[in-house]
Amino acid sequence: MSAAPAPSSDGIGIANLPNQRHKIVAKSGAHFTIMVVGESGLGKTTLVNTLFSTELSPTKNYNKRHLKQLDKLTEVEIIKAELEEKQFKVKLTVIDTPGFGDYVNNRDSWAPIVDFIDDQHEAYMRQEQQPERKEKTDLRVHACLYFVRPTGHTLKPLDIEIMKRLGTRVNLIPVVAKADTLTQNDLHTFKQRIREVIAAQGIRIYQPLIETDDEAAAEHARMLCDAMPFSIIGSTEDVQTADGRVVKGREYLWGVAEVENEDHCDFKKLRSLVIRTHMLDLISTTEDFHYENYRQQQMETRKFGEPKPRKLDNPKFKEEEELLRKRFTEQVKAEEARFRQWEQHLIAERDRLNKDLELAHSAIKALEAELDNLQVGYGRGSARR
Ligand SMILES: Nc1nc2c(ncn2[C@@H]2O[C@H](COP(=O)(O)OP(=O)(O)OP(=O)(O)O)[C@@H](O)[C@H]2O)c(=O)[nH]1
Ligand SMILES: [Mg+2]
Repeated sequence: MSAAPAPSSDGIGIANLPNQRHKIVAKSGAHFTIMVVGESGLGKTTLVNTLFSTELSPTKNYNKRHLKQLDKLTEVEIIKAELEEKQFKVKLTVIDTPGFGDYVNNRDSWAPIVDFIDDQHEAYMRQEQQPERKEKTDLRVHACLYFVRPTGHTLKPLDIEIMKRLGTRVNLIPVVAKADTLTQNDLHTFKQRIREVIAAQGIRIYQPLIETDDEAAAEHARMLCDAMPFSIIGSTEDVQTADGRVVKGREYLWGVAEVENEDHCDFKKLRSLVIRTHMLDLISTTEDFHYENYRQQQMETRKFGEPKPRKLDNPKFKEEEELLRKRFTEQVKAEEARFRQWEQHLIAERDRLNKDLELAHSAIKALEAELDNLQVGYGRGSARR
């Protein structure tokens, strides 16, 4: 066992960003909420613990509380910790969601997660509408890590569906789980494919802010952008590498998969993004974009102070309605096409029958003519005229 890792020199992001928001945040302390989502067994809980054990080492001033919030459906686990560095305080909340199954059409297992996010926006909005604005409970999710199973193939339809819904509500950060189970080559291809599907499906993912006035920071942000989806190895175990270092990692016959080794996975990049360089950006984009989006959608459909609307007026159901409508239109189009084909087939058939009929008619006419001829011939022969 090793000693706790040394605190990193660059520290948490709040202390590093000299801007207006920094002042506001420094005064009141920041709330930062991160959520992990994905199929079960992908290492969500392990990653949360890894983040805590590498970042929130006992050398830092923090306290960690486990608060098990039992939301009947979601059973999310809420872990709270307070980071303090210099005079800056960050109230960190991690929402660990139970994994959903990996079969298609299990909407019921992940819908509560989407609902949870909406409910936090709703709760915050209601508090804002109160005449007395005391300190609000704020569990709006600033970063949502979506875990992708390391199949090496591509995103599954279920991933796509969930990611689409999450992306319109929160800062969505896709991660490839258990990166140690893929070779570097396969990992590279897998990440590339995921990026392609994300683009092709129009899934909105978090784009790290690239600051224009600081070239080094901009460079770092670009590097983070390019690395998405981040590959992750989670472990709170201290293991010894072949060259004698003691690191957080996973031990294999072939060696050690190291959590904080950039050649092995992107854990450090992810940690840097959420805890250090982009925490404030995640907070402000949530506030200015996602929350504002929710608020405006709600304002359009209900009056000030009115309770949450009926299901059908809710934006979340609007999305569904939209989807249904689209599916309906598609089906109608398909039916129409089928009908047109059938109609054409009918016309062709009618033409064919008409031709047959014509042929039959002319055959009859020919026969009649022949008959006439015969009769004429017969008349002459019998000389009755
Ligand atoms: N190979 C490998 N295994 C991992 C990694 N992270 C976690 N695991 C293992 O995967 C198993 C499941 O990990 P959890 O962290 O419980 O997964 P989870 O996503 O929280 O699962 P649910 O809570 O059931 O949804 C455990 O045996 C972990 O040790 C990883 O990066 N690589
Ligand atoms: Mg778990």
